[in-house]
Amino acid sequence: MVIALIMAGGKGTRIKLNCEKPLVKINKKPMIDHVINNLEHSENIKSIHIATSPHTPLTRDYLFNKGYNIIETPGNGYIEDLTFLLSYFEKKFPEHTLLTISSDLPCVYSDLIDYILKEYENEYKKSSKPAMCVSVPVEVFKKYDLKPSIVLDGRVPSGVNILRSINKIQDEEVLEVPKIELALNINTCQDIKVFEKFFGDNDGRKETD
Ligand SMILES: Nc1nc2c(ncn2[C@@H]2O[C@H](COP(=O)(O)OP(=O)(O)OP(=O)(O)O)[C@@H](O)[C@H]2O)c(=O)[nH]1
Ligand SMILES: [Mg+2]
Repeated sequence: MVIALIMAGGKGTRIKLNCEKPLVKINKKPMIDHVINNLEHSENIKSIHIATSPHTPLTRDYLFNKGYNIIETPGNGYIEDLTFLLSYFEKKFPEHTLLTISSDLPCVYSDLIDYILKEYENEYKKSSKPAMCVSVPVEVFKKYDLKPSIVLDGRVPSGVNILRSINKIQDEEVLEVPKIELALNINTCQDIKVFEKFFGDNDGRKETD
C-alpha cells in the first residue's frame, strides 16, 4: 500500500483571487477536497498526508478541523519542502512508497491513480528504478489550449510523482499519460474556465479520452 502526500503550501500567485488556492471552489467545493476525495477512492492508498505551509494557514485550519493528517512545511519552495518531507517520511515511515500530488490537480480521478500505481509496480519489476514522474505529452496541452509550465523533451511533468520514503536523489522512470485530467493543473482563472467546460457538472470525475 502507498502513502499519498498532497502538496498544498504554495503561494498561488497566478490565480489572482482573494483566497488560498487549495480552497478555491470548483464545482462548489474547495479544489483540495476533490484531490482528497479521489485519493480516498483509490484502492491502493493507505493514508493521506497534506503538506501545508505559512502561505496556506487557512487550508491547514480547514483540513485540521476535518481531522486530516497535516504536515506543516517551511514554505521554501516545492523542491525544498519535498526534501524536508522526505526526511520526515524516512524517519516516520521508512521503506514506503509515496505518491505525491499537487493540490491543484482536481481531475486525477481514483481509477487513474490506481492505473499509475499499477504502471509503477510493473516498471519497478523491470527497471528497479525507485521513482516515477508522470508526464503528459505537450500535444494534449495544445489540444485543450492549456499553457504548460515547463516542457521537457516534448513532455510536461504533471505534478504526480512516485518516490521511496528516503531523502536522497532517486533514479526515475517517466510515465507518459496523454490525459487532460493530468494536464489540467489549476494555476490561473483561465484554467478554472477550462475545468468548468470539460468537468463542470460531474465532480471532476469524467473520463474524456
Ligand atoms: N508544501 C509546499 N507546497 C508547495 C510549495 N510550492 C508549491 N506547493 C504546492 O505544489 C503544487 C504546485 O504548485 P504550483 O502550481 O507550481 O505553485 P503555486 O504556489 O500553487 O502557484 P504559483 O504561485 O502560481 O506558482 C500546489 O498544490 C502548491 O500548493 C511549497 O513551498 N511548499
Ligand atoms: Mg500548479
